[in-house]
Amino acid sequence: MSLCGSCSWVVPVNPPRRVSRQVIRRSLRMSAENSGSDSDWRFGVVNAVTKLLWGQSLPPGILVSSVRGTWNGAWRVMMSQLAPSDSSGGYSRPSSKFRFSGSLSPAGSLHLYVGLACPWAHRTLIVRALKGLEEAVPVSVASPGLDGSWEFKRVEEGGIGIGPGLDKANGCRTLKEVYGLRRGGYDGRSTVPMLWDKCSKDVVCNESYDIIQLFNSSLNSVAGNPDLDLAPPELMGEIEEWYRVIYPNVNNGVYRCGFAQSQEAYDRAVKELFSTLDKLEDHLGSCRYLCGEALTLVDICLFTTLIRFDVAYNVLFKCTKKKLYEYPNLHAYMRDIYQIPKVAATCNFAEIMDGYYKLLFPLNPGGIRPVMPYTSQHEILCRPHGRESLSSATPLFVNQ
Ligand SMILES: N[C@@H](CCC(=O)N[C@@H](CS)C(=O)NCC(=O)O)C(=O)O
Repeated sequence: MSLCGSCSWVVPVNPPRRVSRQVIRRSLRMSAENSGSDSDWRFGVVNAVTKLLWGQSLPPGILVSSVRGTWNGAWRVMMSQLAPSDSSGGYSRPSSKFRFSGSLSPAGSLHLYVGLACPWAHRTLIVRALKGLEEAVPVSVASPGLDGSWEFKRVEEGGIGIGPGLDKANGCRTLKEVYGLRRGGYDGRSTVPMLWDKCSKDVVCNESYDIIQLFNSSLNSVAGNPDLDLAPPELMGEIEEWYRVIYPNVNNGVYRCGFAQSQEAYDRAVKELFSTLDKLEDHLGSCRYLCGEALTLVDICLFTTLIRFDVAYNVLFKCTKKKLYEYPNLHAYMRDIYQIPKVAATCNFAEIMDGYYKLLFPLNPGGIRPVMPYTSQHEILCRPHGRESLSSATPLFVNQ
């Protein structure tokens, strides 16, 4: 028996014993039989080997310090490779490789690639839907694979709204393969959203902000809602000004919290995030949308972060100071946008939760998906938002 330092549990420690091959094999077979999924099976194997080597349990002191050392080491390696940081440990997002150059092939040759967990891709799906570009710009929805990359798989139909599936433009198995089809190949990050040109077989753009601008103004001849302008010239200055606030502090701000590699970097990111949310809460108390009476592109950019806030960022990225639900104006503003025709169908919460907690970035060892917060459920998001009185503009007309 050993008494674990500061804890009060009494733990039996068996002396190491010699183990025959036959015993190992039997133990592995039993653990395989007793477990269902792939990861259960692997867990069973590790457990069996540990038990055979050390008996019923490892001394907790050794267990805790060795797991902490291994986990911290692996975490540092993973973060340094996948989440580049500046010298103070702050997350520094790599810039997009393919920016829109302003020239497009004839209508009908564009294809959009997205993933439903991704807030940047979500912007493009919303603008595509509001502008009525579903036929002119077909979409393929990738899902995150176990290695964190995007892949296409046959998924059973069902549920409300959009779901993941196969690559309808190129028949590829992974998004990396699609990027690789471009002339000259490609070896960089294969990110969503990505706009593909079927005529020239090339990437048009993989920067979400460029893609939503392009959808808003460059495809009106094939859009179902050409009159809807989400970036009217008289509001361009204000839109850009708001974007300079919300991109670093909120859109990328939640990632700066989640991917911070030092306490100082996290403290800075979380302070900037919540002071910006406080300002937005205040502003939205008297304005229906960020730029006043009309919905604009910058509202859509803010919405896709807000809709993931309580579901993922509050917990997984340690944005814990407040839940979005604790900001009445921001929550009502989010519900207002969610209730615009066609927007709810672009929000797939199962994909968002699986993407963040289980697949994209291994920040959640064990991969357990927490329960959906009550305040992010569809029924709650459909509750009256009461924001009509803040605007005299006619309700947003969207051809269904
Ligand atoms: N700046 C880009 C960011 C896109 C981005 O980071 N997408 C992530 C998903 S949320 C991705 O595809 N990551 C895959 C990778 O980095 O390999 C944009 O706004 O479009």
